[in-house]
Amino acid sequence: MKTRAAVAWKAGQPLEVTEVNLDGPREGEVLVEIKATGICHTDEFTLSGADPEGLFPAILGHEGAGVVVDTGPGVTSVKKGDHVIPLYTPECRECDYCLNPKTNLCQSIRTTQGQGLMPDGTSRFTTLDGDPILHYMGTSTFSNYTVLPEIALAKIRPDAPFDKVCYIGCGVTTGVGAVINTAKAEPGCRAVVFGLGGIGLNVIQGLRLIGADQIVGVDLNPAKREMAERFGMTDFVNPAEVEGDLVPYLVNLTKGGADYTFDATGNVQVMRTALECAHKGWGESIIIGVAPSGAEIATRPFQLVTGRTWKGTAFGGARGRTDVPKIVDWYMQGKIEIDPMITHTLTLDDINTGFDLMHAGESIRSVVVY
Ligand code: NAD
Ligand code: AHE
Ligand code: ZN
Repeated sequence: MKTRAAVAWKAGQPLEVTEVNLDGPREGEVLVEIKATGICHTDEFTLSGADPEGLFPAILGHEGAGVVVDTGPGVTSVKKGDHVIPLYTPECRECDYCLNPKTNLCQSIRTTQGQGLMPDGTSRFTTLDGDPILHYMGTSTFSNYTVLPEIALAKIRPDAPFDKVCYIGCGVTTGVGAVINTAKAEPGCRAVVFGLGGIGLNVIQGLRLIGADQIVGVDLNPAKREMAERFGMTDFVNPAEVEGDLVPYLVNLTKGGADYTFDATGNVQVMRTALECAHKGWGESIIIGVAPSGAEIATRPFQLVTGRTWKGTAFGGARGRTDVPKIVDWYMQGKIEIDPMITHTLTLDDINTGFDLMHAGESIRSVVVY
């Protein structure tokens, strides 16, 4: 079939919205009509050329929601008409990783996914001239129709609005999950969140959900303050307005250091600050941000010797087929909020505006509705 998609031809160039060919689903695969997709900073990161795994030409996008249109042979867990959220972290429930309760990082298709290919080593997308176009994160939600492995689809309730719950495909789950699954933060804790964008705000609402006592938000952009307060931030810090070193300032503000700190910036200097303002003896710092190719983190080992822990999280430690439907339920029950964070709704033709808004710091989430 033919489908309209936003193609990333080269790093650093705007996407081109055009028709492409899409082959039907093969064994274990599913054709999905994407109804809506968010634009995450990670899409921008890959498009910029900073991603060591970035390959071109490709169809980016990993924060979608849609409807099953067709299934390939052997597919049993979803059927035509089911509402689904694509999963860039699949859940096969069979690999060593899925069988180990310590991780959510299913590895059953990770190699081909990183190469922009389906598990059989081929792409379903081609140009109208027949040249291959790569998949991205196994999801390629910047295409109106896309093909995914069955294990990369979470079946969700049919009454959930696509233009809101698409955000659960990455940002919401990553932020809330970092608090609940990775930090396992307790009621009454003190926390510092660096970066009050589409991920950091969800960390903040995760902290509010579990009953944190103090939620400090740190961002260079003062315009992010209002929304963060709406989601539960108790103190705002703009590093540009702090005289001297940020670490002692934050340690003082949190009465000795935070129980949990989260980086949602992708900046390795910020990651160091986040570790070092965690409480001596027990503070944990969780890296969420994705850093550019070649960037490295550093600290004095003494920071760890004296009881701080450095951790990371992908997709908030969530097992997608199991956890994503529950997070959709939380949204539908009003337990978590999404709507105010979706600051812009765009058509596919205007998808590059979503990247411009992100660069200008004017959006939290832009969502493309097909
Ligand atoms: P975003 O652009 O919406 O937000 C980033 C925020 O960080 C902005 O508000 C910006 O002003 C702030 N910021 C930038 N530099 C800063 C600094 N030095 N100090 C303080 N604040 C600073 O991006 P997002 O969509 O929220 O994504 C945040 C990061 O999380 C990105 O690196 C993204 O790639 C990553 N991410 C990781 C996962 C995962 O599974 N680990 C999932 C989604 C996104
Ligand atoms: N490919 C990059 C890293 C990109 C990355 O860390 N991706 C996160 C999800 S970000 C979603 O917005 C992730 O899930 N990582 C685990 C994985 O297996 O990719 C690089 O640096 O090579
Ligand atoms: Zn993302």
